Amino acid sequence: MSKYSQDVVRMLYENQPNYISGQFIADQLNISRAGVKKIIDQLKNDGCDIESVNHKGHQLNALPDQWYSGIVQPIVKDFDSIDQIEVYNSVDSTQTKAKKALVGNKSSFLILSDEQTEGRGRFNRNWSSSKGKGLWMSLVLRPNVPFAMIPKFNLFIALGIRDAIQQFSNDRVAIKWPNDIYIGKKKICGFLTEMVANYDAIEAIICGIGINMNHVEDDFNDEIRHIATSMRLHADDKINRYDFLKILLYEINKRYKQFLEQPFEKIREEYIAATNMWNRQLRFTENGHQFIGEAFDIDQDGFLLVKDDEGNLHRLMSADIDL
Ligand code: BTX
Repeated sequence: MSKYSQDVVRMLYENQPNYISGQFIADQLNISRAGVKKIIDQLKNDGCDIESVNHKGHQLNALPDQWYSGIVQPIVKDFDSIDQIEVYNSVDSTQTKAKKALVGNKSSFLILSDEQTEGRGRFNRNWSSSKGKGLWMSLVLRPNVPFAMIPKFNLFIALGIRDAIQQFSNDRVAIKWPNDIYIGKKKICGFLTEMVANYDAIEAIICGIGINMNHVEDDFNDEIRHIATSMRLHADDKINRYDFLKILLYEINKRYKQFLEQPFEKIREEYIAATNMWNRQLRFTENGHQFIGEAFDIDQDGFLLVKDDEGNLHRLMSADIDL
C-alpha cells in the first residue's frame, strides 16, 4: 500500500466520525483530487467502510481487521523507547522477523503482523495466530544492562500487559507467572523474551507478545478452544485495535522504564496481587522434572517459591505450570 494511501487512512481515522473533504485531503498531501478519489476507491475495494457524499466528503465507518501503518506510526511516535515500526499482513513469526531485522542495526523497533503462519511459544511450541483476530508483535529493545537483569524484564512487562488488558476487560485479568496472562482459567496472552548478546553486553531484548483480541469462540481451533480466551469475550464490544495498542505501549513503556531504574522488590507486592496461582495444588514442570505443589510466594528476585506435596521447598526461576 502506498504512503499516500496510508496517509489517507490516517486522516479518515483521525477525523472519525466527521466527513473530510476530498479537497482537504488533496491539499494536505499535495496530490490531485482525482488522486484522492482513486485512493478512496481502492480503500473501499480493500474492505474499508467509507461513505462518500457529494459536497460533504468522506466518512470512515469501519476499517477491516488489519493493521494500517499510517495509523500505527503516530501512535508509536509517542514512545521514546521505539524508533521504528514494521507492519505486515502475514509473516512466519514476528519473533523470527525481528531477529533477522536486528542484524547490523542499532535501533529499537516494533514488528506487527495481521497473521503469523508459524507463531511460536516457549520451547518451540506452536502459538496460534489467526489473521486479523489478535495482536501479534515483537518489540526489540536495547537496554544497557547486565545479563543478570534479564529475568527481571519479564516480571515488569507482565504487569504492563496485564494492566493494559484489564482496562478493556469486565473480568479480572491475572498473571500466570512467568509468561502468561489469564482470565479465569483461560489464557488470553502469552509472551516470551529472548536476548541477543555478544561476549560482554546485551545487544537486544526481543519481546514477543501474542494477545487474543477479537476472537469469538469459533475463531479458536479445536486444540486451544478449551484453554484460550480473548479480550472480545470479556468486553461489551469489539476491541478497537488501535486504542488497545496505544494503551499497551503506554503500559509497557512505563514498566520498561521502571525495569531500568528499580529493583523487582519495588513492584513485588503489586506483582503478587496480580498473580493467579495461590492457595491451590498445581503441577509444575521444571527442566523435565514434574511435581505437584503449592506456590506460596515470589521472592525479592522474582523467583517463585513452591512447597511440593512431600514438603520440599523449590525456588523456581522458570517453569511450566498447569492451572
Ligand atoms: P507458551 O509456550 O507458554 O504457550 C504455548 C501454548 O499455549 C501452546 O502449546 C498452546 O497450548 C497454547 N496456545 C497456543 N496458541 C494460543 C493462543 N492463541 N491462545 C491461547 N493459548 C494458546 C507463550 O508460549 C508465548 C507465546 C508468544 C507468542 C508471540 S506472538 C508474537 C511473537 N511471535 C512469535 O512467533 N511468538 C511471539
